[in-house]
Amino acid sequence: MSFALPKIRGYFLGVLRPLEVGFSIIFFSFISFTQAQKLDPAIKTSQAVMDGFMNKRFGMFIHFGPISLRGTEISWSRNKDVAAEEYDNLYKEFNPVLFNADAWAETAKEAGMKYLTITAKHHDGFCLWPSSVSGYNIMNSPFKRDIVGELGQACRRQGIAFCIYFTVLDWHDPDYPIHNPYDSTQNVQGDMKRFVATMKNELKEIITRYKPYMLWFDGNWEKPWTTEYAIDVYQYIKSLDKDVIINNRLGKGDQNSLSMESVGDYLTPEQRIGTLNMKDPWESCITICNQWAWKPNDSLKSLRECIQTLVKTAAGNGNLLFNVGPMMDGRMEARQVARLKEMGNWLSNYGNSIYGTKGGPYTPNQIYASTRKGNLIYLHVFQKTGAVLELPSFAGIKITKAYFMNGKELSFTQDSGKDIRINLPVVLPDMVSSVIVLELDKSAELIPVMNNQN
Ligand code: H79
Repeated sequence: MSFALPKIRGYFLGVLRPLEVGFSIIFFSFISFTQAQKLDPAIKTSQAVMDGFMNKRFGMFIHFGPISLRGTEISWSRNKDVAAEEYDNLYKEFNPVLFNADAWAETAKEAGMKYLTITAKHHDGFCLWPSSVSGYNIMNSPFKRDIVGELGQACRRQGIAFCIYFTVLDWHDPDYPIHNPYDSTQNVQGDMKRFVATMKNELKEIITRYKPYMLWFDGNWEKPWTTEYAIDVYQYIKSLDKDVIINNRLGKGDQNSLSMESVGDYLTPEQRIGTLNMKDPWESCITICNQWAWKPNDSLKSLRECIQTLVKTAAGNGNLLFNVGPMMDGRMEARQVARLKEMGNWLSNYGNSIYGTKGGPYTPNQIYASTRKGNLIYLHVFQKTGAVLELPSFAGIKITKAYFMNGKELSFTQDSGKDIRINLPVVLPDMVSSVIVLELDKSAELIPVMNNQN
């Protein structure tokens, strides 16, 4: 027996130990894996910061880069309308000498926009700031000026929150495994770990130099990007600035949803008005013409469409990031600037019905949409379908007065829990969206959302 014991011990040491070690490796890697899958809720952008962002309601998106020399779409025309070799050399001629950061920021201000987001780096990889991480940047163009920095300062002078677009893919960087969106074969020479390290260094430059209010990520759908990278980058950004707002495209998955697992603070429906959502913050990005980057003679949206897009966005409880693509000489197109000023004029009359409001209680439809604040409902009427505007009523809350914003009082009836009937004049006072204010005897925010499709 005394002889057998060490043998048994040896058996245990020789066989069970490695098993035990193996189990603990599996166990601990499981723990760190599950931890890595979740973002610490404590570092998420605070509710107060998000409320401040959502109160702004209207921002300017700017897509700009060397591709404005061709007038085709930014990044997506590489390997399509423009050969990659030609596209990648456009920066050598990129010289937007009429770029004036104050003019851009003033245009945003005059449009009634409260924030501005510039494509510091789109999928083509070109950096609009003098990066010491990537040589493919504005300092190696003939222009040699820090477009991002100048614009950031101009926005601060105008009281506009300055935000930065940055994509998580880069078809130009050899470390990134995909170089052509139309052929997603992954290059074995790619090195995502090194690519993400580079990305973090670029983000550090951006955050410490330009102090962006919000970072607008994109490009999350390509295969090399993973949730682990997204969580790592979110944590890294928050370690540099805990208040910077981050859109949901840093994480993988659907741009139109926000789950507990999402990496990012708000939803980003693209080229469509988001659906009414009283719970999750959201921002629609929509172009003033069709293309994101400048295109000669692109079709410009009518004032009516522009205003109604903004109204329906606010009425759905979301923000509108409205995109302009400046021309190769650095100016914004005069007709687009004129349209933006028209929006600003409308907002100078009706801004109280947009900024700082909540969406609902009515679901936006073709005829009307609503926003609310305190004991007021702002009813936006797009078209007249008869002498009387009928709306579903709400229980337990009375309308005490109805009037056109900045205008005449209106007669109405309210059947308890059934219909509201507002008598309209022969002609509505505003061609694009007339605003009727309904004063209530209680807070409008108590009213549940109504499904009033026509
Ligand atoms: O920066 C703008 C777009 O370039 C970017 N997001 C906004 C803010 C964006 N990246 N990807 N997408 C939008 C989705 C791409 C869709 C399309 Fe296509 C690109 C449609 C046509 C070109 C993919 C490639 C589908 C067809 C070809």
